[in-house]
Amino acid sequence: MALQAASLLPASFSIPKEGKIGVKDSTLFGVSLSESLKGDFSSSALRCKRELRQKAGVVRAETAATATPSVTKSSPDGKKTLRKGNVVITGASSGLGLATAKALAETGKWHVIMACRDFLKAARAAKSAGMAKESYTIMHLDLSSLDSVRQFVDNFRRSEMPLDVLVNNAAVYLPTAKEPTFTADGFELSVGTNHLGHFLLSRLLLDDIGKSDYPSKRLIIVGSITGNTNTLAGNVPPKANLGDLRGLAGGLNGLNSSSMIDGGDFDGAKAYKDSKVCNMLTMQEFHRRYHEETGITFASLYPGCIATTGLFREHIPLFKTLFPPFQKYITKGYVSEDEAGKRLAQVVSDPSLTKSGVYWSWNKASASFENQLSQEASDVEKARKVWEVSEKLVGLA
Ligand code: NDP
Ligand code: PMR
Repeated sequence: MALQAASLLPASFSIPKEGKIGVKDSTLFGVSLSESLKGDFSSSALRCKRELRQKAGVVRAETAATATPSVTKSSPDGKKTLRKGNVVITGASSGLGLATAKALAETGKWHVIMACRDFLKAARAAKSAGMAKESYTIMHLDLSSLDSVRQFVDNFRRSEMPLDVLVNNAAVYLPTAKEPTFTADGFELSVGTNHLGHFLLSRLLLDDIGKSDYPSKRLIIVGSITGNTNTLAGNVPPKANLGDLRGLAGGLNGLNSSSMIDGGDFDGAKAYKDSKVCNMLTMQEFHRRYHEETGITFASLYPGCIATTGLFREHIPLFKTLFPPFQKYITKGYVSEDEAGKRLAQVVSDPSLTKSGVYWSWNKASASFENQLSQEASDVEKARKVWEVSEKLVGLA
């Protein structure tokens, strides 16, 4: 089959979807402290490895394209050395994703595929983070378009790099949006990007990870404390709640169904928290369905409150000023981007974090521990339903 040169190029640069942004909250953090405490709480320019063994004009069968080279190679003195691991990180152009990419690249043991919607931003970010050129590849991925997700998977396979770890990290948070905005496929933007885009990506790349002969292969989905209502942070309104999934089942299009998973009125902050619940449920459903069969470690995590990242870009200026000191000095939940990146890098590569189905958190001494998810975020039946509805929405069932 002839290959069109254009099909190897990343999809065109995305235009960020603009919502009608307005200021919704007049109180400092959108909620009074007393209200929040009422809840129940316990606890490189395009170097897409095209140059790598790509034979001009030929597309190989997928199986051949993803065949894994030997995991070890012999050095001239006869010693066997482990090849570099390959890790795809979505949203590696800023914040946690960039810090994780940097931490892994610096070890010299990982090649990072930065899967980003804004190619130039990613290239500049990698450069200013001081990442060595040979330690990363940038590939275009816009999670708010299912076509782009499929295109990314095709491009990745054509690169013929084995895939050892996938990190689903990218997210959008639209706390001040008064009206919903939508993905290319018509899903509310936060759940469409954070959950459905990653759901399709993970399902498509599962086989590729399964073929890896790397000592530990992993699929990671970044979760958050704010989706877990068994915590103080998770009790700050609006609380996550997927309800009976009627909005999700209706396609989240805001036309013949609600744009919210539970069928309620649009609320950007809740949509984000709901998307994080979907992320954590999806990780567990992957574990139940595929861990034994594939040997892949499925994990989620809360890296700490990284109050300085771009996640809060749509929030009101006062929030952006006060949120970091509030988290540093009052809740003491603050963590720097560097530290959070090291935590996620641990989940990618630490030999002691191979247990599957775990939601990782870190204590004050920055030691990892297996954390408890909220009732909803660990509901087996809901996880199954989210999986089944999601696979229909992304065209897998
Ligand atoms: P950032 O905004 O810094 O990073 C988010 C990344 O996602 C950016 O690289 C952004 O790209 C990318 N992204 C957004 N939309 C898309 C899209 N449609 N396609 C591809 N990439 C996209 O935020 P954080 O680093 O804070 O967030 C990273 C993860 O950490 C998220 O999953 C978030 O939920 C989680 N998290 C964050 C916490 C925090 O306190 N900050 C706490 C708990 C969890 P671009 O650069 O082009 O905008
Ligand atoms: Mg929250 C231990 C207390 C704690 C922690 C760890 C967080 C993390 N937050 C805590 C408490 C509180 N927060 C309290 C008491 C309030 C009311 C004053 C509060 C408010 C608040 C707001 C308005 N917090 C927020 C917001 C946001 O807009 C952030 C959000 O929900 O983003 C979805 C946020 C966060 N608090 C956190 C963390 C980690 C976030 C943001 C990131 C995320 O979950 O991805």
